[in-house]
Amino acid sequence: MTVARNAPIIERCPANPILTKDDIPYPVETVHNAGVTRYDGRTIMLFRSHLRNGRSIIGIAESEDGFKFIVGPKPFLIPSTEGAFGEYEAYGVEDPRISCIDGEYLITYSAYSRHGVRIALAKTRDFRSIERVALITQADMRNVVIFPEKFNGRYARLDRPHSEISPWSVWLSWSPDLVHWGDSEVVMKPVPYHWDESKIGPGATPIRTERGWLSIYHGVFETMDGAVYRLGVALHDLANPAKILGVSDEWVLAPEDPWEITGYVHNVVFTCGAVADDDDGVKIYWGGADTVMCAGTARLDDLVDLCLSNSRPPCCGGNSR
Ligand code: BMA
Repeated sequence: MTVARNAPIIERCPANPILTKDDIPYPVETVHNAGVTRYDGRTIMLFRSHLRNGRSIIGIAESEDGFKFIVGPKPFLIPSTEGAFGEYEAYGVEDPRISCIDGEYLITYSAYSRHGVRIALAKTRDFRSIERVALITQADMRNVVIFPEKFNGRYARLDRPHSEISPWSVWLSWSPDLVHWGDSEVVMKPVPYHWDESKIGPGATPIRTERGWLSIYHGVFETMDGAVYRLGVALHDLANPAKILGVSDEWVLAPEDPWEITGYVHNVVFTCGAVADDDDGVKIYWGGADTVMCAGTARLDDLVDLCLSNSRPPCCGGNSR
């Protein structure tokens, strides 16, 4: 389907913001950057909230229709106080992503501590109990998203290491067991003087389409008024997700609504989750201004077309891919 010029490719839900701190039955200041998945015929959302000490925890909500959510009475994941997780989660847990493989839900989240930020992996089968598996990166990693399928017996994930030398880029790593990761390579870099020039990072768990894995990512542009976070789309090869088939030159979502422009951090739309319907539709969830949760809908075909019809180079500079 061709999208009419100026028609938004992502249609915002009229009920936005769909979740705010007023919906949470315990004291929090924000509700944002939620991982989202389908479980037992319902949509499950694991959302991040700032406490009034500035540190974050993760709550849970569920929905019949994917738009109206009922929030669980207690947080789902708070910083551990024991062992290695206690050491590395002391400053908070943030930005969960959920991938389902063989009925097991894998949750990656940022673990903050005096040692920096790294990624932890937990898993659940029922969203009632949760088991921490391992800390799966060293410091200076955020936005790790595991592909919801194995490739020749190996797991794959999108990475986002920090670096002073190069603008922060998307990498891909492999693992035989979810705990040990390697064979890393950079797959996508920011483009200079482009909407995502300052840094990019993996966003929602990639969605399988007939033409490739659709990845909705975030890109950042620095302005005189601070950074602007927007969303873009990239298409990864189905058999080898380290190969990028196309990256839309244009962003697909930018801060526009008042609750995306103003809040805890101004001018931010940031996604950690999107869920495909049975009929080519996709529900996309994003945090607005690090304060509220919003949702929108799009056609997967339109997003894939955008990646392939007007693609910018995945990597700039050294790697010519
Ligand atoms: C990033 C992360 C996100 C946040 C975004 C905008 O660096 O910290 O959790 O949504 O900044 O503030």
